[in-house]
This record gives sequence, structure tokens and C-alpha cells, in this order.
Amino acid sequence: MRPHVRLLHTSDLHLHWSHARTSLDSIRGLRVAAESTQAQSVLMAGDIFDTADQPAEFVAEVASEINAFEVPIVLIPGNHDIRYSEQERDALGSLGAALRPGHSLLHSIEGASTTLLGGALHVWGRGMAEHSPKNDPLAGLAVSEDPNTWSVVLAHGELMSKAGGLRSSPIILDRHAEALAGVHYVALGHHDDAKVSRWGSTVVCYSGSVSPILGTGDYAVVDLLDPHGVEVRIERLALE
Ligand SMILES: [Mn+2]
Repeated sequence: MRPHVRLLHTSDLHLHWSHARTSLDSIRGLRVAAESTQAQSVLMAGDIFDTADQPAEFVAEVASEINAFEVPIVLIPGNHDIRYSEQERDALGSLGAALRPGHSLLHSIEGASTTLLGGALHVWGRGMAEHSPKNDPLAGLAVSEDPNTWSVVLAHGELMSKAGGLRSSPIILDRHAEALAGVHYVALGHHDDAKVSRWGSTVVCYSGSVSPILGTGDYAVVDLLDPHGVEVRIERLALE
């Protein structure tokens, strides 16, 4: 039996220097939510920043707020976090470099994993070189083989039933059936609205956006619970 693990899953924060106060408030709101729900780790499934080109002072304030979380945070980039020109700064890269030990930015194009909570939780995610139909957010997916470990995947893109569309960063679960069979929870980002679905026994969830500009404040509280499996409830931050 795996130990009970509770996660807080959020995405699409769209932090922006021009909305610095409300941006920082939304991170503080998530911290309060993580504490009050007793989440053991926080997942941020991309679009952390609204654009890559944020001033260093603002990124430092964001880093300070994120480093104040007591529990480990795992982040991936979304299409709003990547740089679209050489002239742009790299806000998420700078944030990644400023994270305290224990927090992880998974932004390798090949994919990367981190194991948390004394081996109880394995989290995989990857970066994106480009937001295009060619970008597969699940390319290179790796899963823990340990029967005592929960396997969680972070991905930012468009959940689709089959290939062939023109949507950028398509997440086509059937294409990764073999690896996904060993995944308990897929934490998605990209949509502003929360949506919980299932792929076989794997729970697949868009948390909704906690951006004070475009989000509803929804986030997901995820219980990984043997022998019942995965339970998700959508909660809402009080955004201004
Ligand atoms: Mn997005």
C-alpha cells in the first residue's frame, strides 16, 4: 500500500509585473490554501508567468513568495513562459535558478523527474521548445516502476482525443497508452476552467486558472489514496 498523499494542483497563474500586487496575492492565496488543506506538495502546471519578459525585481518577489511554501513545489513551463525572441528575458528560468532546495522546475526538453515525500511521489514533466502542433507535452514520458510510489505527470497543452488537428501542444493520451497505464494523476494546465476526466483508471485534470486577470481562482486538491485511487475536488481562491 502506498501512503496517503495530498497534492494541491494549480496552473495558469499568468503572473505579470503590471499586476504585481494581485499576482503576489494569488501566490499567497495558494500558500494559505496549501496550508489549510494540508497539501504535501504543490504542482504548478505551466503559464506561471504571463510572458517571459518580466523585470528581475518582480521575478525576485515571486521567488520569495514561492520559496515561503513549506512543502515542495514542482513547476513546468507553459506556452506563456517560453521566450519568443532573443530580446526577451527568461522569467521562469530565472525563477528556477532562485528556487530553494526542495522545489523543482522541470523544463528539460527531454523530460525530467523528481521524487518527493520520501519516495512516495514521482513527478514527471518537460519543457517546450515551441508551442506548435509538433510539440508533444508527453514526449519521453517516464513513470516510476516502484509499487510504493504514486506516479504523477505534469503537462501543459490541449487535451485531444486524436492526432491530426491544428492545435498547438496537443496532449493525446492514447498515443502514450503504455506509459500512462502506470500514471495515477495527470496535472494539466492551459485552460482557464477546471475539468476533471478519466483515461482508464488515470485521473486527468485541468485545475483551472488562478490568474487574477483571467482566472476563476479554481485549483484542485488531489488525494492519492490506496485502495480507492485518486479523488479530486475543485476549490476556489478568493481573487480580487
Ligand atoms: Mn497556456
